[in-house]
Amino acid sequence: MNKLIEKEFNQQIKLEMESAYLYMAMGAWAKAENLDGLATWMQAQALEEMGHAMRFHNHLLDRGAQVRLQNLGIEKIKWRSAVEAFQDTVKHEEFITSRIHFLVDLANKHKDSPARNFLEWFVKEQVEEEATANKILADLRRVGDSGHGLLMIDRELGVRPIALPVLGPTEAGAGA
Ligand code: OFO
Repeated sequence: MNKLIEKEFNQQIKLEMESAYLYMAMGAWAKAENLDGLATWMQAQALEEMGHAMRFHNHLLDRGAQVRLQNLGIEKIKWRSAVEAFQDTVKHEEFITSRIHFLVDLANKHKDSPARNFLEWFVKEQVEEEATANKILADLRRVGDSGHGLLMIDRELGVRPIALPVLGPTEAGAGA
């Protein structure tokens, strides 16, 4: 595997784990604010992000490349409102999307077809992640971030199941 791609895939493990940390922090904040549904949604999202990190981790292992774990740098623990939390979520997902597109360009530049194929799943996933976060943000803005409307949205968010993430290969590279 090209060394630069290896380095950037390792960086992406860090960024996906920082996504998990960010959503865990938002979940803890939401719980303290009695927004239990939002807390559940964020916990489910955090687990999904750990799955994203593991996909990169497993791809590196399956390519015989070096995994280098790094320190995480998420420090924010409080938000003024659910709207602010989802503004941060949208901003963060836009950043992650830009990273995925950067990795695709890098894989294309170095003619790394396995990396290119691997990243295809993330290209689709980021469309979904941004759309979901934008929809929730729009709903929250519509109800004005308080009162009955917020309670309704919180209930809706709370139905999201908390599931263990799909990790992608390995098991010695089996299962795509
Ligand atoms: Fe990994 O998709 Fe969000 O960050």
